Amino acid sequence: MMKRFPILLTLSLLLCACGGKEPLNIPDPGPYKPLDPADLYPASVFKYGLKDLAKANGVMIGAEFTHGEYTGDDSLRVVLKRDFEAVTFGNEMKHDNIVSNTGSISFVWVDEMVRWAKDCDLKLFGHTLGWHSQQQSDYLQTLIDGAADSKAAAAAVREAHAEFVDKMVEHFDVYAWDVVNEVFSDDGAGSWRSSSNTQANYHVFLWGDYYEGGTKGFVDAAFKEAKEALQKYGKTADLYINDYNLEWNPAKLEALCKYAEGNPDVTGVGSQMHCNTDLSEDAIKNMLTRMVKTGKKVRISELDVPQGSIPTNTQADLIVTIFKLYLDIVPEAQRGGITFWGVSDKNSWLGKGKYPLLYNNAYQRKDSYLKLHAYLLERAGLEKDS
Ligand code: 9MR
Repeated sequence: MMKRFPILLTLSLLLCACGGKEPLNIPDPGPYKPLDPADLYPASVFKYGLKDLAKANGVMIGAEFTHGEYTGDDSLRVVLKRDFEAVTFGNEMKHDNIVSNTGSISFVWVDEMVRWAKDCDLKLFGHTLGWHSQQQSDYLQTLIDGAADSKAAAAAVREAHAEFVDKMVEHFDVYAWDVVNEVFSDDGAGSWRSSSNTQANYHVFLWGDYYEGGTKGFVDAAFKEAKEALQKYGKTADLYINDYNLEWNPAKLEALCKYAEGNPDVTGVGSQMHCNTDLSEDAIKNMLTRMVKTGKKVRISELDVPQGSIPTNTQADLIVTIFKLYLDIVPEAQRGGITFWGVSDKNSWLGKGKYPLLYNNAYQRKDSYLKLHAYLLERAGLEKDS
């Protein structure tokens, strides 16, 4: 620990000298040993933020953050403004954050975040109009309990969803929506999600139980509602179907892509990519190639990369590989962007000890950041010390 401190201090001083206000947080060495950026390239390379380099390569780079994270820490503002072009709110646009247990709708909290994000020049991604988790199940249950019969209960639930979509689309100006999230099961056969694989816990609600045609009926309706609301309010936005484990689960990947191909209201396919360093290049290639074949926009929506079990695979190398393959395989017109699920390791949803992101606990740039920066700079053909 004592040995590492001067390296961190040197890193902070170097970064400060390269422009941009760097937070003066007490360095948290953790188990991670940063490289000196001078080992990779001249310090003046930092005249470019990651977003400039991503843009120069024809891809939008985004990050997720939550309400708890942005209040009271200026480091996040510095990093977001410098390095990211787009943002996804981790929780605040979800059903149970917008709809109360009596069914009233409030945007007060999230509007404060929208203003803050605009101040950081961030474009907004909408997450999410339809999910099984973090739904206002208390309110939905009162609708069901108050209905005369199961037919009326189903109608009330469907109406509540349509109203939610309408109000969300009216209220937010986003470049794209996750219209549905995680609608396929993990059974390895590409089945639609069903009650049997939904956890019966707080704010979990399987909308599909109330639609003709089950979960597929729900997904069809959600895309129709989103498209109609966009038309009604004279807005445009890409409409995504999004899921996790697509890189590991070929049946789920196939089911999602097939659905997207069959529904003209779907304009994008999203892969969360909560992966780890054991992920193979072939798995990423296969996934992206299949997604591109749909002809829709292709988005990596929730990227984070903790260490897997193979010690020689590094986070930095895998992140660079993911960007390389994305840029090689996805034609520019189909690129929906790459969003990291978080900024600093300190706030990852994976919890402590996973270190899955580009910045350490003190919002300092990690090796993965430096290598990705160097890769994008070189790929864009920009001078290292210009
Ligand atoms: O990042 C979100 C985290 O703060 C919440 O605790 C979690 C609860 O479900 O939801 C998180 O984000 C999820 C995203 O909305 C959908 N894909 C999986 C993400 C991680 O759970």
